[in-house]
Amino acid sequence: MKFLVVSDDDIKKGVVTDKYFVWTEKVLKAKNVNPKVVAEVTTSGWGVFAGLNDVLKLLEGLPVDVYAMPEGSVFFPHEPVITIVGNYLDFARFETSILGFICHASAVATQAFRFKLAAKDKEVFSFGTRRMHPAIAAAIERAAYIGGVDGVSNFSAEKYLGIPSMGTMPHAMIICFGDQVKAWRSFDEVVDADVPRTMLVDTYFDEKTETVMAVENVENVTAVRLDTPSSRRGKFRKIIEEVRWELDIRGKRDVRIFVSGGLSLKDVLELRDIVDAFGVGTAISGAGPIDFALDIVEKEGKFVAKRGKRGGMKQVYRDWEKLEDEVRLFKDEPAEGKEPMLRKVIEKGRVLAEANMDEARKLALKQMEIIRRLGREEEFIG
Ligand code: PCP
Repeated sequence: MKFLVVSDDDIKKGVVTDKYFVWTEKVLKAKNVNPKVVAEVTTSGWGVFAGLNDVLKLLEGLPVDVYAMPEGSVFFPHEPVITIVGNYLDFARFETSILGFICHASAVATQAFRFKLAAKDKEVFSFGTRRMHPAIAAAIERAAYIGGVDGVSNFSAEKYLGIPSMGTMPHAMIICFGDQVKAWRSFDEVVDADVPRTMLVDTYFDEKTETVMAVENVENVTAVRLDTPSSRRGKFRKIIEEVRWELDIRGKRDVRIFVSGGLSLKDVLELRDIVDAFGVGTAISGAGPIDFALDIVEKEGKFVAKRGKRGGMKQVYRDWEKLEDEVRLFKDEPAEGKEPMLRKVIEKGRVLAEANMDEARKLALKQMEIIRRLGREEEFIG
């Protein structure tokens, strides 16, 4: 039995390509046309760059040089995040997979970044791999983690990324017991001591009632999770405030409130002052792809660019104080006091620098801090 997943080999061989590249190869080869080009990946918006790890694996061994921003970089409109230098036919058919690796990963990282920015000092967890194909679960969690979420729920992240996974408890478990208290107590009894005791409090009764039941019947409650269905939410904020009140008057100020279920950025902004942690699914994992495109900008040393694109091989120089970039031609003088963001990552097929998830996350969080310091949150949360 095999799932319908394209093999690594077929991606690496370029079988995963759009048919027009197959014809392009045929035509160019037949006519002996194979210019030396510079091609760059850009888009017209901002975002957090992710997915380079797989692009490096894809392009490794091809006779090309590749420059790229480090993963976790905030990129701005029209800035190249990847630049490839080589003969066109050496990488033409890989365009489909190059973009495929980064368009979704960067979208997930960007959404995670925005949610974390919106949540301020409150926690955000990635809960959404169930909305996407399981074959990319670890890739989604990696991108969300790079974007800044505090933790991820998919268990495969432990094996594939070496980071812990986290979670609470599903309604299914409560229903299996048919009794919330039995379910909560059993969880407390059985699950490892270092796992936070986050009790799901909306299965049968209202959230306040179940919260009180939880703290009165289970000794070690760390948090309560409200996953209230939208049909029952009414004024969600009021429900949460009421839960907080009932906890506080019982001396349970340290019991945290965790919310989840269909959360949007707007929900996070509205609830962040009374909620301690957010579990975000579809809004992160199902983020609409960033529409990166790969375009030729130089051919045999001459500037060329299609309409709407900017010719010439470029470097992006960052002013870290202002988190602003300046784009110059690669061959021009570097911008003084600014850091070049594009680094050579592949030389003649040899990978010079592996992508590093932890470094990428650190970089994303560093930029988030700068955005906060500059008071530019709104611009990035959108
Ligand atoms: C799941 C989980 C989170 C949801 C998904 C996050 O809910 O409990 O709340 O995904 P979303 O942001 O796309 O809604 P359910 O499927 O209701 O699972 P359960 O009842 O077991 O918690």
